[in-house]
Amino acid sequence: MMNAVNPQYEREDCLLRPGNTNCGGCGMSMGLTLLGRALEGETYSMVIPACCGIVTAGAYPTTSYNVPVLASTFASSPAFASGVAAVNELNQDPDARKPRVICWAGDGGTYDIGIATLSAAAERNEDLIYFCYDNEIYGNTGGQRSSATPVGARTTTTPGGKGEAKKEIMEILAAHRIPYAATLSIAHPDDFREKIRKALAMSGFRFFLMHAPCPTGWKTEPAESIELVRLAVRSGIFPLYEVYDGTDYRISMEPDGTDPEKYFEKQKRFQGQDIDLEKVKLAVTARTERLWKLAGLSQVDKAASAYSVNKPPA
Ligand SMILES: Cc1ncc(C[n+]2csc(CCOP(=O)(O)OP(=O)(O)O)c2C)c(N)n1
Ligand code: SF4
Ligand SMILES: [Mg+2]
Repeated sequence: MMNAVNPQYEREDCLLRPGNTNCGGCGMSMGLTLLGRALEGETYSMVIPACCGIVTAGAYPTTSYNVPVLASTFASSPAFASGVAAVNELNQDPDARKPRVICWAGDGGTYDIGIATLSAAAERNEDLIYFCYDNEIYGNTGGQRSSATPVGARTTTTPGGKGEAKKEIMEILAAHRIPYAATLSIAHPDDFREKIRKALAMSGFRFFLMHAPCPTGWKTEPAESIELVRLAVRSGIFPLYEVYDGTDYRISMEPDGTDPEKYFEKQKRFQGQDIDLEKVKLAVTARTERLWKLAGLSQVDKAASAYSVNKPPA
């Protein structure tokens, strides 16, 4: 496609070009930047369904993406990407580096409408790297609730706050026994990069879930996006962990006891609601303990662990 940007932005690791129309403080944009850096030196194309991420591309013949992008229907990106991976395989030059296929989809496309094609591609163990940037709403169409929206959050279709809990998509993917699944936070770029590099060294279906603050939908200050997702990790609201082969759980960072209230009070989507914070805290604790059990670690191990967001391992 035609390139209408200043050549100084044509860095090899630049995936998202400046001048795109994404909102200020968009977590998805920051995720694309980190992804581009982690994929430096790789040859890859992206498959993106209907979502903010495909609007990001902009109007033909210009594009805000620095790699080839294929737009799919809302529900079909994993199926579409499976086809692209198969064609790549057929065209593979044995002496050349293998081209990667990246699916980049929102929570609506992942947790809801795309879940059938996602499950099918995971079950076939297609050679794909699938990213869900989870902004916890249908952002592109005005901020409707999805099954990733957390309980209590106001959206355009839940004006009184959502009544249901967020779906545990990581557990659904783990049940497919795919080689690798991991959660990512844009507030932890080193962990982000390390996980992507690990995934690149594997083949088969690899799944990433990235917490993506959306100032427009969350009614938050754009400048606070990183701080918000950092609070989500520290409080245990968005745990960072990996799952190998669907069964081998490894905790990347341990919550440090930060009160979840600090996360809620910065977001107008949680204001005006009767959010039962005690209930939220209990749910966070229960999930943290479940993750520790799945990771095969007892409370004794946990107490002995020096691995926390405040205190990284030596
Ligand atoms: C079958 C179908 N239904 C509805 C739409 C309209 N639509 C386009 S994007 C979108 C929301 C996407 O939400 P999500 O996947 O979470 O991505 P985000 O917009 O939040 O980035 C919807 C409902 C569509 N394109 N196709
Ligand atoms: S609506 Fe949200 S996800 Fe979409 S571009 Fe704006 S901040 Fe990003
Ligand atoms: Mg979304």
